[in-house]
Amino acid sequence: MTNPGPAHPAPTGPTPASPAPTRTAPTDATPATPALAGLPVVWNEDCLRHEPAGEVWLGVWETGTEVPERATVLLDALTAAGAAVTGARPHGNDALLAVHDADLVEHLATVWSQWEAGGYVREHGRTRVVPYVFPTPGLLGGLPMRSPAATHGRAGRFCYDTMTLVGPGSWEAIRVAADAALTAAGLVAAGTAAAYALCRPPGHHATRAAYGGSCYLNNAAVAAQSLRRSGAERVAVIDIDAHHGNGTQAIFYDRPDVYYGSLHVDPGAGWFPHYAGYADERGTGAGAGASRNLPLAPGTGDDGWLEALGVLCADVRHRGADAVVVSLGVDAAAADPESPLQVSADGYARTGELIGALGPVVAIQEGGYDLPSLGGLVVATLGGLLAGRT
Ligand code: SP5
Ligand code: ZN
Repeated sequence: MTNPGPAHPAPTGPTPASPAPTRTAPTDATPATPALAGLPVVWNEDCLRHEPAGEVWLGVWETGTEVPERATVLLDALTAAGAAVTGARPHGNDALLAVHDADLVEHLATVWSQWEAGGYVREHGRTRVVPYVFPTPGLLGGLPMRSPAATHGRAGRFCYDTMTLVGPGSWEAIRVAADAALTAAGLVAAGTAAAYALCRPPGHHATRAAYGGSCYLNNAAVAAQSLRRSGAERVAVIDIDAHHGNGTQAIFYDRPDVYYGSLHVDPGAGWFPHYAGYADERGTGAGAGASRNLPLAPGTGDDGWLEALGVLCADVRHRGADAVVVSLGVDAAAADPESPLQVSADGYARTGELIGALGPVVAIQEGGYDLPSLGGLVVATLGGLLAGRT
């Protein structure tokens, strides 16, 4: 059977017989001023090089949801909405080391080449780095941490789950995602009212010394700390990803200068990250009161979501913030496969407005996995954010 060709062949050239379209009468609903006109979107295409190729969940290798197509879908939607795409500027490691242990950064930068050189791919068919032994406090029992001789032993030292795989281009993507966050923070530090970093992989589950939850380096924490270094006395992180940002919370848990507030599906109802994100986690030492978690029951929609967001916004107003970092996951959306929350596109637009009204905002992409709706949800949030700024 021959290929019938496309049902609607593309035009091959000008067709002089048909009249020129009338340019003064728009044929679609494109607004005169695009929703995201002037919003800097910071991006580097190396973010596409991270291909985890799945996640090992409950012992079985499954199709993952944190796929490169997330970024291309977002880039297309943001461009169509009139955002100004700008390149991520390279930054030195010092900005990473301000929130991460050097050992973690070194491990992420080198583990893939060690895995390959160790023959795990060629000889054993292990196409990604997947850890199998984790040095939990229960294992160590007070013994000193060691660096295991075997790469497969070392693989669990800096990783706390089996879902967060490392492959050939992972480090390049991880590194430029952090650069994107730093570039967006730099724009806001220089006076831009709002900037968005299209980070992939996401970051808010990465702690000072460990990666997990599809996150490797904590882009939002890197951005928040960079704002502090640029002169912001007080920074507020508002995390609207559907999951608790345990990494960001942990990094700032004992600090009064960086507030962390999060809306997320209740870990106590059985949801990732299971071990953090409970309402009684309020910070420690000098950071007492500077962390706030509002766990939401599965099924929570716009009303419950926006009411909880109001509590976080009141915190930020009360404490004061010279700049806001928003961990912008949209996986609380009704259609998202990774959470049972039911936030609508209108709910995200309102979310953006409320956050935008707090001050200059650096938005960092976190989760959001429903490819058909992902772009519209982020555009709605950022549109609200711009509306709230003015
Ligand atoms: C940044 C972010 O949103 N990370 C979320 C990581 C949470 N992943 C939890 C995965 C739980 C199992 N996934 C279900 C797949 C079913 N096929
Ligand atoms: Zn999430």
